[in-house]
Order: sequence, then structure tokens, then C-alpha cells
Amino acid sequence: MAKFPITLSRFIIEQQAAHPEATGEFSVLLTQIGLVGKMIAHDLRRAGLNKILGTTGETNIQGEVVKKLDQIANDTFVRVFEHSGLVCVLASEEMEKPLKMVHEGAKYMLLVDPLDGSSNTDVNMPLGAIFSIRRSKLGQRQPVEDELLQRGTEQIAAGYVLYGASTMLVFTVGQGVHGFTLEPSIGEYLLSNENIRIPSKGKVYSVNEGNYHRWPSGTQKYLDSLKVQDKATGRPYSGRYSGCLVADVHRILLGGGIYLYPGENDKPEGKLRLMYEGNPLAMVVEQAGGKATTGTMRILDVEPKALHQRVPLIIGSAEDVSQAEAYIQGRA
Ligand code: AHM
Ligand code: MG
Repeated sequence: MAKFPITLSRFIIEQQAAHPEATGEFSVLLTQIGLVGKMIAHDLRRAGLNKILGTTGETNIQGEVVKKLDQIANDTFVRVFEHSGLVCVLASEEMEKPLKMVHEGAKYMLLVDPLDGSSNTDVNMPLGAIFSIRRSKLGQRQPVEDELLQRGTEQIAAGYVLYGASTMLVFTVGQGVHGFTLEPSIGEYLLSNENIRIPSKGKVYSVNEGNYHRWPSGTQKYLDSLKVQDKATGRPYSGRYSGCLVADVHRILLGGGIYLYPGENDKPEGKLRLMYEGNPLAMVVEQAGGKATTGTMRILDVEPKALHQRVPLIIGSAEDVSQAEAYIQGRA
């Protein structure tokens, strides 16, 4: 870590200096995501006092009950980006259709899961936000869905905000992964984790094991294997599951291991969303040297068919993910 504080804005400006052709809009966009993070962190810190826990009484496009904080987090993204002139489209896990912005020339498309881990809202547990940025080649000259429905390899930046004991912003623009911690007393994100590298193998697995009996046998066998006593391979692994994908993947990004939300016998597509959760986290983890797969193919290569489509997600240390693939594909 640097000996003197490096703020998010300074870091972004320095990165941009290496690209003289850059107009600066992209840098402002990342700074604005940081601003959304600060605004939501501010709400979350006093959520239990301000009557914003619980549900709105509505159901979202995913068929899930909407929490008041889901709505607040989504509105915050909309508010910050609607008149910013920075993005031409905002697509969100909480909105059925992408929101088109009325700005000629804005060249970026922003995709967000505004509040990840919403089952944690009412119990003061970690939450997150996930984002990715794509470049729009067409503006709004054709239905935006068509342009959004490209593989994850088309993302030019991705990251997350983790609302944990501290608020952190972790992102990649395709040149490594960097983590910033919000210093609340001065309202600045300071570089705390430069060039994060995920260990090639870990000792932690993160999965909702309550679903064990719904999994195909390869997935079950993989999980069973993690509990075997074997000093040479570092097993048994420790189980850690918070119910917040961002928090669980963050732990693994820093310490190694594997997170799984696998396909189930009656639900082979799993639970998590490709465009808002799988792709952005896959870009982050790959940039840190890890792997992300459906069990049979690289997440970033999945051809999306629909904006809200689900995908099985197995992500983390490269060796652990390869081992899981071997079991799932019946090779182990
Ligand atoms: P959300 O974005 O609606 O909160 O859903 C995603 C969450 C992940 O954060 C978490 O890993 C998973 O769903 C938890 O699901 P489950 O309760 O089935 O274990
Ligand atoms: Mg989520």
C-alpha cells in the first residue's frame, strides 16, 4: 500500500493520463459510481432508525419481493445518472426495461444490481452494489436491448461497492483490480488494496448448502470432497456464507477459495443474473487472476439471450474453480 493517501479521483486521473485520447467522461462516470456508493452507505448506516427496512409490497421483474432499500438504491442510481450526460442507458436488476437517457452522444451503458444481498437488509448484515460499463456504438439508434445483449467480454469496466464494516469500492478497467476504502470522516475513497491478486487456491467455500439435495450429483460430489480430511490439499475447507454475493466474493478475492451458486436439477439456470451479477464479478475475478464458470463454460463467453437471464455461477481461485468444473463435468 502507498505510504501517502491516494484518493479515488487522483488514482482515476493518473490512470487516464496514460490514455491521452480519453475525454475524461469515463473517469467522471467511475467517480459518480463512487458517489452513489457514498449516498447508499449513508442511507444504510441509519436504515434501522429511518423506517426504511422491510418491503414495499411489490414484486420485481425477477419475481422477488422488493425491499424498501432495493427501491432506494435503484432510485439513487437513476437520480445520479439520469441527467449526468454520461450514460445513454441504465439497465438495472430492479427495472424491467433499461432506462434510456435523453443525451445525444453519451457513449456508455451502465448495468447495475443496485442492492445485492437484500435478504440482509433487515438484520444489519453486509450488502453490496454491482456494476459494469459497456461502450455503446449505436447510441439509441436501435433497440437498446440488442446492444446490451453482448457477451461479458464486451464490458470495459466492472466492480462493486461493499457495504460492510467499512464501505469499499473495488473495480477494474481491464488493468488489474484495485480496492478503495471510504474514509467516512472526510468522505473520500482512499486506495487500500492496490492490484489485488486472488490466491490460486484457497481454503474457503461459500455456497447455500441448504440446496444440496437439489444439485446434480457432480456438484454434490464436489462439495463432499471439500470436507474430506486431507492435510496435503488443505482440506477440509471452511464454509463461509453471508447471503451477500458481493461480501462472499470479496472474501474470496482477498483470501482465495470458491463461491458457488450452481444450477439445480429443476432449475439448471441457477439463481444469479448473468448481466448484473455474473459478468461483472467474472471480469473482476479474472482480472485478479481467478476464474468464473457456469460449470461448463467461461461466464464471460456466455451469449446472453435476455437481459434478466440467470446463470449458474462458480467463481474464485483458479485451481478451485477448475477442480469444481472437473467434478461437474464428470471428470473427477
Ligand atoms: P439479490 O441481488 O436479489 O439480493 O440476490 C442475490 C443474492 C446474492 O447476494 C446471494 O449470494 C444469493 O442471492 C443468496 O441467495 P440464497 O438466499 O438463495 O442463498
Ligand atoms: Mg444481487
